[in-house]
Amino acid sequence: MDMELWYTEKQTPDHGITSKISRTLHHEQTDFQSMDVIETKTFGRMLILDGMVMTTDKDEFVYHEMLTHVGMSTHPNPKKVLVVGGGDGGVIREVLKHPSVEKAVLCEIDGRVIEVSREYFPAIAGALSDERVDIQVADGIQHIEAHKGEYDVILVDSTEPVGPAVGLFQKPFYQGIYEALKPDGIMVAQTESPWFNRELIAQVYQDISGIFPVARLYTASIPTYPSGLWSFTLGSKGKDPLDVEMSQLPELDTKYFQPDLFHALFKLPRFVEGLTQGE
Ligand code: AAT
Repeated sequence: MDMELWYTEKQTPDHGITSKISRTLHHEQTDFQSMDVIETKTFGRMLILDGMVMTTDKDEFVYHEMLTHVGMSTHPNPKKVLVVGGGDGGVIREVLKHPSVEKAVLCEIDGRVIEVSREYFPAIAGALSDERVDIQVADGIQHIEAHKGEYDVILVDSTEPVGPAVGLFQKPFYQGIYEALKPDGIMVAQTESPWFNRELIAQVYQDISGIFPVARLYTASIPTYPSGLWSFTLGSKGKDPLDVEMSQLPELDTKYFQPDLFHALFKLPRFVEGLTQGE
């Protein structure tokens, strides 16, 4: 009889996602977190940190495109971009699709995430070898403090708010990002599930709208993340994404993001819109 192996992420104390696996490719405890790479029947390879799915071969494009292209398309001329976290390289790959980009800095706290992604996720991590990429293995909070007024766009691709990522969801970090951005700079952060992280989303939205003149919330469908519906929060010192002319958006090689979707993104379902209105 064939052994059946299943992986379950307990996304909340009472609910999870489960997937049949064909094999385990890697397991280690890094200085920061436990890291596993497993091969699943449905979503291909999965990168798991501290028991939580970070990325999978099949649906990674949604998260990486949607964290990247909304802010990058709103900025008129993004040349210097910072990615905080994101050691798998997926956001960097998307950033480099914008021809204006001259330098993309990756600030990932755990160098082992970068090395293991290079080995097991070449289609995601391959862009890390591009000559425009500068890899810094460091805490994003310290990097932000040390680089004032340098960046056009800052993208926060962080783990859930536990361990080293706790500070990445707090107001002083967003204030630091504001200061690390140039005068027309834009930030976007991944901000978890509108089903399971409502207080966090409302708090982050309030913090970002208290710091940046423009704040916008949008969502995307990511089947392997908790609840399948994911949120992103944008803060802009300059342009409002609502004022972006669709016809001016650059033609990008993407699978989820597209110009017609851009404006629809900011029309939120009521239970998500409420999170931006202090409800
Ligand atoms: N694109 C991959 C998706 C991720 S990975 C998030 C990364 O953030 C991890 O590699 C982690 O090591 C890094 N990280 C955590 N804290 C810090 C910090 N303080 N500074 C820099 N990097 C950090 C995230 C997916 C989230 C959603 C999963 N459900």
